[in-house]
Amino acid sequence: MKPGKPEERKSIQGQLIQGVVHGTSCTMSKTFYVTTPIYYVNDKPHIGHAYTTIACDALARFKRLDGYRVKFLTGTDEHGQKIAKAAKDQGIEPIALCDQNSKRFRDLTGALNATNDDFIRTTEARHITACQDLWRRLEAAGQIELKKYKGWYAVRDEAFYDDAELTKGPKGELLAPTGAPVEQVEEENFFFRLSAWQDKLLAFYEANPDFIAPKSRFNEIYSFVKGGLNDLSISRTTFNWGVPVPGNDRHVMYVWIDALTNYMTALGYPETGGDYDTFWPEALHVIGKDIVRFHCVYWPAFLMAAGLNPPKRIYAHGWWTIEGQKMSKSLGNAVDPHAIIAKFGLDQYRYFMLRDKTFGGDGDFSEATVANRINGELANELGNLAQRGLGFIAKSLGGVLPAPGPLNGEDETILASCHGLLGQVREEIDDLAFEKAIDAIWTVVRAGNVYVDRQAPWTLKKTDPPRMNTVLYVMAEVTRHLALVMQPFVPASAAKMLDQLGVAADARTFAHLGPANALKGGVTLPTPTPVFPRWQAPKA
Ligand code: ME8
Repeated sequence: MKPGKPEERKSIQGQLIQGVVHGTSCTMSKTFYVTTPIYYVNDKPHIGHAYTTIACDALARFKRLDGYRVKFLTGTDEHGQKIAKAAKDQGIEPIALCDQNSKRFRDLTGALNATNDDFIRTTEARHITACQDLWRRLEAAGQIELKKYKGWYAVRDEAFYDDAELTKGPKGELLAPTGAPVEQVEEENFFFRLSAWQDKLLAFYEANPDFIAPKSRFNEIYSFVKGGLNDLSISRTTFNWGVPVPGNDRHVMYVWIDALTNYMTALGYPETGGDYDTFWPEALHVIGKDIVRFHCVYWPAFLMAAGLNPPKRIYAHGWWTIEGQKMSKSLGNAVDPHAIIAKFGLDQYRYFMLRDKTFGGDGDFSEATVANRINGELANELGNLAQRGLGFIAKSLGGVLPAPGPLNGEDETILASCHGLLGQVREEIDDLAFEKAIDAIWTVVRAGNVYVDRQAPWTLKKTDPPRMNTVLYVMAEVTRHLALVMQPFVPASAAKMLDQLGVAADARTFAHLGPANALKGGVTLPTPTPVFPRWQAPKA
């Protein structure tokens, strides 16, 4: 469907906005749309960027395995003063810088084994069309006016600040609350009437208490909006690296109005009737805590003002520091994800990032902790459980998976904990509590190892071979469940475990968990090799 004039569409969708209350579950429609922030191309990616992409990938994979139609978007943010300045500093054209660094972010998605369905660049024609359409809607709705702006701008944050927000640096220089230097800007700009949206935003938050997570961020934004909103300058005239304002190309759009629109561009906006209608109501933006205000205040205000629905949910995760320090260009301590992957392995790295800290909180990255997690958990616990069962089957039974005999209480208990696992993991994943989801899985990993110790199949081999067969079968079935639920986190390693168990490629969704699809005895399994070897520091 081709949309009508902005005013017509506004009246249709404007009605939807009134009293919009998002449901807490997306199981009804079974569609899911997850986005990372689009990353600035002024620099190369580091493990902070990789983190958000890994988390979104785990979510996208989880939902696909759980039967959802998923769209997963990532990409690069290529306009604005910061990019123009970085290009100038390097003596190249902005587009050349964008091409070069956007490719680095795109290559990183490949290196992370991310399953994004699209990779958007804000310099693409489809995106210019979307931004200009949104602008026209805002204009038609009387939400934009031209006035003089005099105030403070931090290029590093691409953000305007009020006098009251500024602090003094060590040399008495004025700084943004983020520590970024500010410069005075005096221009005639287009303004968005943000001040008029205070009450409607507060009402929207109240009606949609799950819109912003975690709760601490919700409270932070609620009080910020309650404290009053100023109109927002949404165009610039002192440089031209941006989307031209329709009908006035002396102005380029403020980079954040351009950037936020990417989430709709990728759904085909301004065309409706296709992906936009299917996926937008289920949109989840996963972001870092640094960009909460843009996503939770400006974005829903722009959309409501344009007669469009806000996304369903925004989750702001915490920050990674490096050995206690903020990652920064000046400290030169940004960690290259490629180097970590080369050193420890991709799935090991993905596991660490999602396991080691609470998603909403901050955490510290160090190679020693990565090594500890690999050895303590992946190698000694999950890998060990898989290898104990499969190795024994290979050695003692010529690789033929035995059929089980009658199950005793302990067999039934461990199998029941496998059958009940998805429900718990799903609940944690819907909360983006990756670490708790992995905790729930680990309860079964640890119970599995205790089960093996207690059943001691190596003793049963001599005393009761039929019982040994049952134990080995149960171990394999436990491993199948663990490998299935671990797929979103460690996809290649989980696939290897499932290959070793002889599980067919089309029998690996969450619908295959449970007894109905249990392994069949009598099948010859491939020769097992350890999936998670211990990590050892290379000899100097
Ligand atoms: O802000 N720890 O792009 P950006 C955890 N273009 N996550 C981190 C991190 C860290 N130390 N450092 C970065 C922008 N991130 C805008 C976004 S969206 C419409 C426009 C992650 O390149 C985190 O997701 O500065 C953060 O929000 C994002 O990278 C910022 O990337």
